[in-house]
Amino acid sequence: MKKLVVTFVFMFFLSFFFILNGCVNQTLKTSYHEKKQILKEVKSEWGNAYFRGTPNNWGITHMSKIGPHTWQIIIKFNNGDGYGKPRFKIDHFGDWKESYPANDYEVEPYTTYKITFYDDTHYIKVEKYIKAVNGVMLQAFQWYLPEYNEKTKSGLWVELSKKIPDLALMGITALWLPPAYKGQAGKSDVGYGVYDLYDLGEFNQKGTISTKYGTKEQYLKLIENAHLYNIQVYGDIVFNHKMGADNTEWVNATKVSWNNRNIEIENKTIKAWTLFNFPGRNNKYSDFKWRWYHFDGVDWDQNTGEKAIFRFNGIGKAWDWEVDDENFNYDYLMGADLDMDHPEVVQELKKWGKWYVNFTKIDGFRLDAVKHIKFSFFNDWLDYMRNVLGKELFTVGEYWSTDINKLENYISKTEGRMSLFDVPLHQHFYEASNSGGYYDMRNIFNGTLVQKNPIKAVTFVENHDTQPGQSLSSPVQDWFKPLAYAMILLRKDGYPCVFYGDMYGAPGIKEQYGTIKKLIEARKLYSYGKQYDYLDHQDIIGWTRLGDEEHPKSMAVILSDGPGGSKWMYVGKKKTKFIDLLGNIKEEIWTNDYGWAEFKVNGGSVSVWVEE
Ligand SMILES: [Ca+2]
Ligand SMILES: [Ca+2]
Ligand SMILES: [Ca+2]
Ligand SMILES: [Ca+2]
Repeated sequence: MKKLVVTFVFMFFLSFFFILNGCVNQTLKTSYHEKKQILKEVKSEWGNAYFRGTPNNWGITHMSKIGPHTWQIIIKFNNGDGYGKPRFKIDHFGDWKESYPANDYEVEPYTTYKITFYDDTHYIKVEKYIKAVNGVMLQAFQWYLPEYNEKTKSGLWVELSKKIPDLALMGITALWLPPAYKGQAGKSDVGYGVYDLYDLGEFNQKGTISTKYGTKEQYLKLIENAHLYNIQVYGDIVFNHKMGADNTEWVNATKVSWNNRNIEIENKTIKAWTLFNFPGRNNKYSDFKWRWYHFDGVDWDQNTGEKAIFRFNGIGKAWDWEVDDENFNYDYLMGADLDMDHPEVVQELKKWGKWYVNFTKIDGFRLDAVKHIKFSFFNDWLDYMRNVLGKELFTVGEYWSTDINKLENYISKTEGRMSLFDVPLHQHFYEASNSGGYYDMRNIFNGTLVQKNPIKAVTFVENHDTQPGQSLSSPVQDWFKPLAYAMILLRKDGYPCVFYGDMYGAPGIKEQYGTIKKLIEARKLYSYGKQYDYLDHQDIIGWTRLGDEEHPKSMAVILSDGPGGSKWMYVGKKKTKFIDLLGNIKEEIWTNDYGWAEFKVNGGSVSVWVEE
């Protein structure tokens, strides 16, 4: 009897062990011999496992034991060390006597990984670790904002500071602020006509101390306020050109064709606006002076008043390569075009970047006009910035093209150092909103960046260039905006960017603060876990999100560019009540015994069905 009890207890513990291993079914089949083998392995489990690599300077960091033979650590890698890429090994005793793998395990820089190590097989499982936080960026300006008012001290920086608590509460996690430095048009410059990168509204230049948005103090205060509410701030970086030079210089140049920048028309000595001394700043922060040889060309001869593209001549002077191939070389866009082949230019932009981030405590960048800037320039610049500042510095580039191949080419040339705005998706929203219901909604994501390369896609509906009256004007119609915002905010892929003009209104754009706020909140509360797509109809499409451990509630999104209707969709919850968060449909919808329901939508509308 005693023997039987002992055997029973032994069996009980053995079963428990198998349950932990997830091999319950095999318990009965396991022979005595195998049991002995397994028990032997239990004895040979490691007592400790140490993570050693570039993040901890090859020191020793304990891994957590999460199961039999199984060790885990979640750790963030930066940019490796002086000897190479970020990498690691797992060490048994912390003395390098037994470590795996034989060669270091290399990973990508600035990435957090979940590393699982099995001490019996020595297998190392490395997964990118993504916290279940649904970030939302706000493009915190539109083109037609009022200029800073000195008397009332009101301008964008102050306005945004007031809005921060509300934005943080609804779920905005980052702000993209407009260029913060003095432009050639002073207070009326939106910021892209950059004159002095070091003048953040501090010096009396171009007829004003403040920029369009306010003063340096207000800008710094805004960034500080954002950080208090855990909101990151991205600076808008305009490196392609400079404008509003202090004086002209005589330069030997070659006039080239507008449509083919490689075709030379004539040689000419011109008077070019290329001399930047910044007398109003008087060498504060930097004594760098820009001269004609720091640029590749201009589009104006002050001597004759001729408007044409003039490429400067001189040793090493040429349009930069590699750039976008429109016009056979699209280095030149406007103003005095920076020469990224000139070492003094590269050095000065690095120096400025370091100063700017240290001075403002900014968290990342939106890079202007990257298709007009030598592709390899930002590889060098971003590596330098991340190394010298030791920050991740999230970066998104503006490569304005609806051609997905051009975007993918740029991502490959910059080796994943930056994300890009999903211009093809914006183009689809524009087309769909102007097709009176005849857009085939099955194609809305086809050929977009969020479909082809979701990790690198910053999705958006509208921006300061696409809004009515602007240079890339392609406005998405008001009626379609809630549908488009549901598509960027409530799906698993892409980093969504909400446009200020859509939230608060702009000329020709309806203010939709209430709807967009609800959608941002829905992203924060419900946009988690598995996604089931029903992108299968020319008018009515939908998808569901099943939630995760932290956010267990489900959501079903349905929208139509044509007539209203309904769709059978699976939400994984039996006999559960769902309501439309946007209130477009007032009735309740109940799921059946299998977690399905017929979700409804009105014509030209969107409904977001959530568990109450
Ligand atoms: Ca050049
Ligand atoms: Ca350029
Ligand atoms: Ca250039
Ligand atoms: Ca349609």
